[in-house]
Parts: sequence; structure tokens; C-alpha cells
Amino acid sequence: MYQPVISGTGVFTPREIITNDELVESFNAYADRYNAEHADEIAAGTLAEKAHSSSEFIVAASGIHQRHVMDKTGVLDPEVMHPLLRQRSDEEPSIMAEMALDACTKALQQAGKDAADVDLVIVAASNIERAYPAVAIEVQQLLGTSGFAFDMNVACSSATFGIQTASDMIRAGSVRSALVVNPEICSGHLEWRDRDCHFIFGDVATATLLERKEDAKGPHFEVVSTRCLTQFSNNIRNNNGFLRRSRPDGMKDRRDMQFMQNGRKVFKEVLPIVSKHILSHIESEGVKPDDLSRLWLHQANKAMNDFIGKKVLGRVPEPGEQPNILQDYANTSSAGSIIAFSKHSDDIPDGGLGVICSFGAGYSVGSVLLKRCS
Ligand code: CO8
Repeated sequence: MYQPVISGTGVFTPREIITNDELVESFNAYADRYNAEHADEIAAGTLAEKAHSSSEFIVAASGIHQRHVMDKTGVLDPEVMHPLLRQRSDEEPSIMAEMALDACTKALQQAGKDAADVDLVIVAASNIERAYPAVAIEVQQLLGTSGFAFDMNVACSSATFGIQTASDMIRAGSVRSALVVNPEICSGHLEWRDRDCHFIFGDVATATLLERKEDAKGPHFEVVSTRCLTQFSNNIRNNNGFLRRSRPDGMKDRRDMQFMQNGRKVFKEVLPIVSKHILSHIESEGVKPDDLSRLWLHQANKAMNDFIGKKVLGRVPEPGEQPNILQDYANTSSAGSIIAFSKHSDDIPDGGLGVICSFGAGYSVGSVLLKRCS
């Protein structure tokens, strides 16, 4: 058995930013147009009027101030309301592979490793841009890694489930080193015309390099153990898929083809599952809440993270103990907890313990207990 460690992480941050004010201005312009176009039905009571969104609501309900996206022009155009991404030929790198490449290169640099040292690439994300060939295999070719590659999807928990998969393979000896990469183009499957969710998501890609402890060249985090949990729920759902054209309404753009959620129910149902999950995971390793230096939580909602931090630690977390990045990035699905880890882990002392924990659609929860080694 080999000891897996995380020796590098990388974050690709799209250049374009949409602030809450910009988002709200465009949404409200869209709502006004919609209401004017459907004035008769709204007056007759057969169609609901679209209410305005507000920056104050967004900050109070979620803690989000802005989000990065691959294209803001289309999203902010009241006549479009989705990203406009150019069609690429099959000979060009796909957009997810390009985002992944940037994040992977940064993770390799941090670890002082070459692509040739890696023999597994897992692309783990909430939505993969095509069915096949796997985006992971394209990343493998673009980077020049050896071995094999595959895609996987566990929605917001894709990164932690990917880390468990890679860690288990490293432990067993079937691979020496793995890149788990999370290119998330949430803007592509978010319904920007729905004020209940239009503020929630952003785009990003993160990469995590895992390898055998004996191969690590610098400071790293031992993967002490991982734990994954799933429990079926329809409260976060997307009904898009390859059977779309086979259905009676064919290619019609139905609302449920984009991100759908019952946010209140998710909030209430997921919170107790997550705090129980983290507490039982660390207890099984003989670790007490006070032994933890840091929680790197999934970045969906500030109030949710405040609650989980308090429940797990048994007190209000000290500043920095449970860092949030969602104010700058919004919810980036599987990448959120990895951004938090990547940006807020250098100061952990030798021997310090921390937990990365993701949660979301499925439901799915994944936790990774880490120990810092200088
Ligand atoms: N502006 C002004 N008012 C608004 C707005 C808005 N934009 N939106 C809603 N309101 C109104 C509502 O209509 C409601 O009015 P009323 O009381 O009159 O009915 C009122 O504000 C309160 O609305 P909510 O009850 O919906 O507000 P909440 O306080 O619950 O906040 C949240 C909404 C932020 C969505 C919150 O419920 C939440 O964060 N829940 C948890 C969600 C979560 O964690 N989901 C996980 C999703 S991520 C995931 O699993 C990955 C999926 C795959 C990625 C998909 C990428 C696209």
C-alpha cells in the first residue's frame, strides 16, 4: 500500500467578471421586456409577471458578490441570456480541455512535476460538454501524460469523489500519480432568466495533483482518508441529455433542461447530512473537531457554510478557519472547495489537519481528511 498525497493544485479563473449590479440590471431589463411582450396574458391572469431581482437580496441570501464567466456578453444581453461560445472544430482543443489544461499546468508547476510523471487524468465535473471521446483523454493528449484517463460526474461532489478514486488507485498501486481536474462551465447550464437562481453560479477550473508520498518533491498534504455518501433527491435536477430528441416535445427549450432546484429544501435537508458526515468521518479516524486547523467547504451559500462550521467545530469558527471564496467566484460546483483549499492552505503548520468537503446534487457528499507535511 502506498500513501497518497496532494502535492499541487491549480486554478484557472476566467478573465470576465459579472458583478451583482451588472447581472441584476440585465435581468431586470429582460423581465421588463418579457412583461411588455406578454402584457395581455399577464393582465388576463394566465401568465405570471416576472418580478425584478436585486443585488441586496443576492448578497443577503447567498453571500455572492460577483462571478467569473467564460462569456459575459451573451449572459448580459437581455435578448440572449446565456453564454455565447464559439463553435470549435474537432481539430481544436475543446473549451473544457483548454480550461483543464491551464489548471493542470499550474498544479504540476506547484508540485515541481512534469506531465510525463502522471499516469491518470480524471475530468470530474457537473456537466461534460460531450458524451465521447472523454474530455479527460483529450486532456491526457494535450498535456502528454501517460497511462489512462476518464470522465466522471457527481455534480458538486465530482472533485472529492475524484480525489477518493485517485487516492484509492494510488494506495493500491495501480497508478503512481493522478490529476483530478474540474472544468466547470456552470454558465452553460444555468437558467439566467430565472431570478430564483440566476445569481448562483460561475465558471472556473481546478486541478489537484495526487501522487505517492515518496515521489513528492516539496510540502504536501497526506490524504489520511476519504469518505463519500449519496442519497437520491430530485431537489436539484437537470433533465437535459441525449434522449432529448426522442421525446414528444423534441428539441424544445424546456425550463427543466437547465439547472433546477428547490433551494430552501436543499438548504434544510443537506445541512444536517453534511455536518453529521464530517463528524462521523473524523471520529472514525480518532480526530476531534478541535484537532482540525481548517475546513475547506463547498461554496454554495455563506449561511450554509457558517452553519456547518459551527455544527462541526461546536463553536463559531475563528476568521480563516473556514475560508469562503464564493463572494468572488459564486458557486462553481465541484471546483469551489478546491479553490478554497488552493488559496487557503499554505499557512497550515506541519502536522495540521483539515477537511475538504463538498455537497450538492444527488444528493452527494464527499470529504477528504488531510494532514500537512512540510
Ligand atoms: N431577487 C429578489 N428576490 C428574490 C430573488 C432575487 N434574485 N430570488 C428569489 N427572491 C424572492 C423569492 O421569490 C422569495 O419571495 P417570497 O418570500 O415572496 O416567496 C424570497 O425572495 C425568498 O426566496 P427563497 O426562499 O428562494 O430564498 P432563500 O433565502 O432560500 O435563498 C438560495 C435562495 C440562495 C438559493 C438558498 O435557498 C440556497 O442557497 N439554498 C441552497 C442551495 C444549494 O446549496 N444548492 C446546491 C446547488 S449546487 C449543485 O448541487 C450543483 C448542481 C450542478 C451545477 C449546476 C450549474 C448550473
